[in-house]
Amino acid sequence: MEQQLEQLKQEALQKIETAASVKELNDVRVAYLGKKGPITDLLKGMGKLPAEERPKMGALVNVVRETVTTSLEEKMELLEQQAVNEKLEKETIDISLPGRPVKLGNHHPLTRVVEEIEDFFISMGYEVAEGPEVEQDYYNFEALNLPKGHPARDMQDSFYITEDVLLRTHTSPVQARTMAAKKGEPIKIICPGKVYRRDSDDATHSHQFTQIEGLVVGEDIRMSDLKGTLALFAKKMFGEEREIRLRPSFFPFTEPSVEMDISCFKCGGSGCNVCKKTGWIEILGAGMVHPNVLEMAGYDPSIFTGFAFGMGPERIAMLKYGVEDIRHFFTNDMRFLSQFNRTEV
Ligand code: FA5
Repeated sequence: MEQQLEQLKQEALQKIETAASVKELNDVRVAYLGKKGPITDLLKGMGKLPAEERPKMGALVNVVRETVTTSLEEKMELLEQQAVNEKLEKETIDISLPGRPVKLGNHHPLTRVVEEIEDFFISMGYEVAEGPEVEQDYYNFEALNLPKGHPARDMQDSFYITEDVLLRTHTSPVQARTMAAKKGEPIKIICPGKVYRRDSDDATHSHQFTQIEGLVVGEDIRMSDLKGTLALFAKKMFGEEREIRLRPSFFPFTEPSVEMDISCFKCGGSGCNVCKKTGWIEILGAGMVHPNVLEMAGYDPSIFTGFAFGMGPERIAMLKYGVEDIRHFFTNDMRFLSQFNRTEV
């Protein structure tokens, strides 16, 4: 029996030695130490031995079982370590590989122009005000001296939602709202935002576009303040040498009303394709706030005066960057948009 035990031990150690995987090793464990394995069988058969031999044989079987168990555990540790090493080897990350380039976005050219205009007016002490795009007829027209049925409403073809609610046709309703909210206090604001008109889309018109409104209300605000502000603005946006001229115009909410032109930044005034050979380019509408508008908003026109202006940043961006079709701003063609990278402005 001693011999049989020694042979079993040698066999088991041999198989442990040659086991090449965790699975193979487990098979060896089950084969030798499992419930139906030979070592268990031997232990079970101890009862048949003469009583004086049992302690000696029991001790021997236990030594063999412990030797095999220890050897199994050691080999298991080794195989597991090998498996981890192999996995690490396979999954090595080559940190020297260059990364995939990330496409960097730019600000939309229109956003840049709007921000540039905002920065100028903020530097002059203006605050930025906002108002709703879905607007009441009252603020879009009536509070701006355009009662229902006024023929000048036709100047801005509108998208009506109900009889009294529409998509705002200009940013001027923010003037009316701000004046109503400030209740007689001085005002100095600009209002950028989207506006909507039933205009047919073409190279210079869009049914949705951006406007920036300006409004200054206080005591002793004059036309010369408007002119000085706009002259500075023109120089900031289009270059120090720019001249401006004011032409008489008509807006129901300003009196007098003007259109502002700047001297052509391409030809300097001699005439070219940008200024259509006139030497001047139309930039915005403006005027002194109509006394009716002040009064409707609760300002006493005998004390308060004000000026207002409104411009279309798309048209300004077109001039500034030589864009010949306004629709380029809305079609999101990357070939167009990627031309405006950060360093260009
Ligand atoms: C107005 O909307 C007045 N509210 C501006 C104003 C404010 C005048 C305060 C006096 C005092 P007008 O309709 O001209 O004005 O539009 C202003 C600017 O919006 C135009 O100069 C033009 O640059 C731009 N614009 C007008 N219609 C379109 C359009 N369909 N597509 C793109 N830009 C447009």
